[in-house]
Amino acid sequence: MSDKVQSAELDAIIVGAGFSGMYMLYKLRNLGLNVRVLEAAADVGGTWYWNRYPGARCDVSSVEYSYSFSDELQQAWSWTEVMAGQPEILEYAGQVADKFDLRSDIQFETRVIAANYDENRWRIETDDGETIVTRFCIMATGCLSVPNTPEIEGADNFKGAIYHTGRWPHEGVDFTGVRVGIIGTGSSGIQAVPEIAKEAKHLAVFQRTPNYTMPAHNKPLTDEFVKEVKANYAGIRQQQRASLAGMIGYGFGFGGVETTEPVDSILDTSADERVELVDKRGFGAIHKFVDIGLDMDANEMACDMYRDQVGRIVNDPETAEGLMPRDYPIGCKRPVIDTHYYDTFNRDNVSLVDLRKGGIEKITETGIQTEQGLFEFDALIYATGFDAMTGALLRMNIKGRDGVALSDVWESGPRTYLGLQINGFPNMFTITGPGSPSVLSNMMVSIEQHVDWISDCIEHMEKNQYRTIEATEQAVEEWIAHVNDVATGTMLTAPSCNSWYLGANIPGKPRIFMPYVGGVGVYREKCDQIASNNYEGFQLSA
Ligand code: NA7
Repeated sequence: MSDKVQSAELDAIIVGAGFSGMYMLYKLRNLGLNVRVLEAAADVGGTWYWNRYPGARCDVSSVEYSYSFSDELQQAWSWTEVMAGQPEILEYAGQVADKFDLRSDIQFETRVIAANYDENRWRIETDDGETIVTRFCIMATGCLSVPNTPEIEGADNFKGAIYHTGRWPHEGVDFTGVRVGIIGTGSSGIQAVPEIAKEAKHLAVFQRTPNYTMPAHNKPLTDEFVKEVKANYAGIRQQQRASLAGMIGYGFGFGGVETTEPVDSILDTSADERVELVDKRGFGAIHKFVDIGLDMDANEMACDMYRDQVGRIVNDPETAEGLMPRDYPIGCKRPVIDTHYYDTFNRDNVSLVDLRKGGIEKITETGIQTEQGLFEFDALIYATGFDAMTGALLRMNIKGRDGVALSDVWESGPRTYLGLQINGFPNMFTITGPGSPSVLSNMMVSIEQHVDWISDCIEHMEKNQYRTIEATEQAVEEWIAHVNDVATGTMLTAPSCNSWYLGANIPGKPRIFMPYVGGVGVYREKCDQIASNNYEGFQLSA
């Protein structure tokens, strides 16, 4: 495309063609708007397009991690496992795009490099030199879309192959006979380790902080179960929308896996009772207790039970000790779900490098130099996570009214009203933005709720001939205070917790709890109430 091509004015630009961008496109098209999606990847799928590392799997039950907006779609598609793997989810995204002919309005391999608001319009600049003028700009840029590669001295010197779990090669990687080093034991590392260990000659796992992870108990679904789900979808969806986290665990109990509603207080149990419970139920034992999320003494007891079970699985006592999380509460980071993670450390070709005993000093031509010595390998994998929730938005060079940069407004942390809008940035919406339940929930439910809300809002503006909508500063101020209030005192904001919810994984990022912990059902009611109060907290202008 030639330099600085200026397109005709559109009604809306959507940035991103993951599940939020795809559904937003569907809705705005139905409103009769002239809309285009800009997407950096070569196809739809968002996070599931990029995260193709071995073992990548969703931690929400497949029958719930799917669109509900089209009954025809949910009746036509059949999930094959309790928790879907990445290839199946990406195939689902592709089929949705086919079914609703979405690709015809998506411009692939196009990255937004700037967005400027001027005279009631957004001017969107892309990396191929195009400037698109649009009335609405909707950021469907995902919460986990900017991979974090830590700056480690000598990183460029490594002579072998380098991968990041969040940018995995599409053709896959064969690790047969290869010595592999992997940095990071978050969800990505924990899912990838057991799979890579099956192929690699040797796998060294560089762990800075051991994680709490629970067995997935994943298994194939039967035709009978899928039929039952389809017959009950209306009720399942209703329950999801009203729930705390956008999910009810439908399918987790499928095939006899015991699921327990937490009811008891761990503080009322004796040490012997707790050991007996671990004997019987392994990691699942702690699900019984209702008080570990709020009471830090209760939480520490649960951590003890957890460590007990790690010690029972991992044969080598030093490795077991290295894998035991200490010094931060269980549940303060996003729960990880794994398949044979701890068993993998009983293999002869897998070793744990516990960086608490001596950290990484530098990367050399042949491996990683730590304070404990040099570890050599042929391939290096970064499983080091993402600049979560704000990363994609802050990298886009967004300037609102009077040329004010988003990076300045968010210098001390994200400031939104409902995670949907930002004061000073009229007609820009963020789907599952910071300040909304987003990553604390089943993303599909939160995505659909935001997309429906935005679409209804735009329809309301069209009908009433409003040109712009903008969150007021007071509404932003009050919402942030509320987001902080509900998170305070929970394990999520414990001073010992260094989660990406708090931005603590990125050096220099302000430590602010970003998602809204009040619950998906409660949040939905608030959003609906605000809309029916003539968009209270928003300024609508003709
Ligand atoms: P996470 O959960 O952010 O995990 C990243 C891991 O990388 C974590 O173990 C980090 O250790 C580790 N890390 C990051 N930087 C370094 C350096 N410099 N040295 C050593 N280790 C490092 O990302 P994931 O991709 O696993 O998962 C993200 C989400 O995707 C997940 O929650 C699911 O929702 C899906 P740390 O704990 O910071 O000490």
